[in-house]
Amino acid sequence: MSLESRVLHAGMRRKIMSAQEAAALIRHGDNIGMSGFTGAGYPKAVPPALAQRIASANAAGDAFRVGVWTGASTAPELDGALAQVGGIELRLPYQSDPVCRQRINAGEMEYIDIHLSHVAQFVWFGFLGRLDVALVEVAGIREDGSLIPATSVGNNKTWLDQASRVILEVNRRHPAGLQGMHDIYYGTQRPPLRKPIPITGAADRIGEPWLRVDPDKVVAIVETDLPDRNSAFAPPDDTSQRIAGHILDFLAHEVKHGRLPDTLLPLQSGVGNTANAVLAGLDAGPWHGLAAYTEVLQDGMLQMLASGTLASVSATALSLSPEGMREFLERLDFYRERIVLRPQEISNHPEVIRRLGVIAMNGMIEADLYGNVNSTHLMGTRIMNGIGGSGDFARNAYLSIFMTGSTAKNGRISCIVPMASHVDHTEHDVQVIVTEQGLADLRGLAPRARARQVIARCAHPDYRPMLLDYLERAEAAGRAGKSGLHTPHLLAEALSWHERYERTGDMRGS
Ligand code: 0RQ
Repeated sequence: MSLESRVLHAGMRRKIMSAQEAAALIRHGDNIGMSGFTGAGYPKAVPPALAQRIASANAAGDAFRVGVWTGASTAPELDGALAQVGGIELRLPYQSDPVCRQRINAGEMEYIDIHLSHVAQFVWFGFLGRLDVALVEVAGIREDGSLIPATSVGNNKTWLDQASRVILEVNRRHPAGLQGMHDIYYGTQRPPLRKPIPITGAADRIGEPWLRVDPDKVVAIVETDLPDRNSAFAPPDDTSQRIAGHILDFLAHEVKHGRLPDTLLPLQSGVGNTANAVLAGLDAGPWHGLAAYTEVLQDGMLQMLASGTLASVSATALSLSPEGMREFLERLDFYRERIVLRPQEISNHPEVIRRLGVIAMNGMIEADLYGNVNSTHLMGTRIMNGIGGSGDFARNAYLSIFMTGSTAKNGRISCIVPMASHVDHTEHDVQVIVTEQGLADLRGLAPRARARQVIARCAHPDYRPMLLDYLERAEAAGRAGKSGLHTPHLLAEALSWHERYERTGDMRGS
């Protein structure tokens, strides 16, 4: 396909320019809504050019910082490049970039960690202030000015609608055959005018395949030919495989007892190697014709579509390895029939997740005895990535499952602790906790029974006696009338494991 054929709207064709010229249209203090979700569909040319501009301004003694709002994580040439030059004043809603992480934890960059389904509506409500620029990657511009979305949808609809100026990157590396895979819903309203979101099946299409933009707001178009991040997955390790095994046994058990149908319920899977291992395990199991209502489509789900284990996937982004992307491109027509890419306010919509009865499976950093889950903060203070969509799904799921290895850092950290050092998902939103040791089903259990279940099933044997000792002493303190017995704790000791790790490098204190 020729360069011109991707920008078919005559008026917009006149706005084609270089990445440097486009970056020159961005001003110090601008808030920029950028496309991009888990390394897919992010702008690839203007952010590095902007980073250069910022570096030059800084060298000349001029301040130049911008607000960066995205769908979710992007890639080194966006988050990494801008954070490297100290160009990001404030970042939201999810990142996983090492340079960003370092800057945020050093207090050099502000970060607001927001539920992914909340971002668009917070912008419509005016909660986040003005949006100056939309910087959005697309796969093409049609004659009527509508835009063919790329490999992620994220918050692009909202950025294009709300920003005063629009910069488009038209990336011809994306296959033309992506057209028709997306479902952009324009029916959302603000309260009190809201109507039900009319999705009753995971694969339902309720919108249109293109993004709308007011051509008069478009100030620049940059043509590119660059690949998405496409990170490779590690082969599943022993821990991931054992976690996957426990989850698969549990799902089969739930089917047997009539609490799940034979075709399960729509699956949501977090990102990463453990999630991918669970999907591989499901693919090897007896299931056929399942659905996924999730945020990110990883290699595991592509494989499940190919084998027929999954009949359809609804997501907001692809996050494929180079190999996964090759497979996707080779059988694009097959996958287009089975994949729906939606805006993240719909892929993660609480109403739809609750209606469909999603089975949510997400990673975590630590859980405490009572089932409170920390997904975001190492030792309670250092951000890792962000809550992402995990809260959107966990809070509204039919079944909410959280998983982790029972220990981290070669056994020096227990991922089951007396009290979570930060809480993203409360005990009320967590039904199942899984480690390689086993699976704790917390449904229908009061706090002290939950604690015994979590210790017996999930804790590493090195830490099990320590946890039991903590619980028994907390209960004794309660019985002695020193504290409550509903959720027993020793307040002076509850976070001492974290404090000990910070001090000695080992929660066991050796
Ligand atoms: O650090 O690399 O320095 O050793 O934390 O740990 O085991 O690599 O974790 O890749 O499975 O991600 C929760 C972060 C898990 C992820 C989280 C240290 C450990 C390592 C990472 P090192 P792993 P994973 C949909 C769903 C929130 C968003 C979400 C996540 C590093 O799943 O970001 O779910 N979730 N979105 O050594 C201190 C502990 C630790 C610990 C591990 N207990 N204490 N450090 N580590 N456990 C997708 C989206 O929303 C986009």
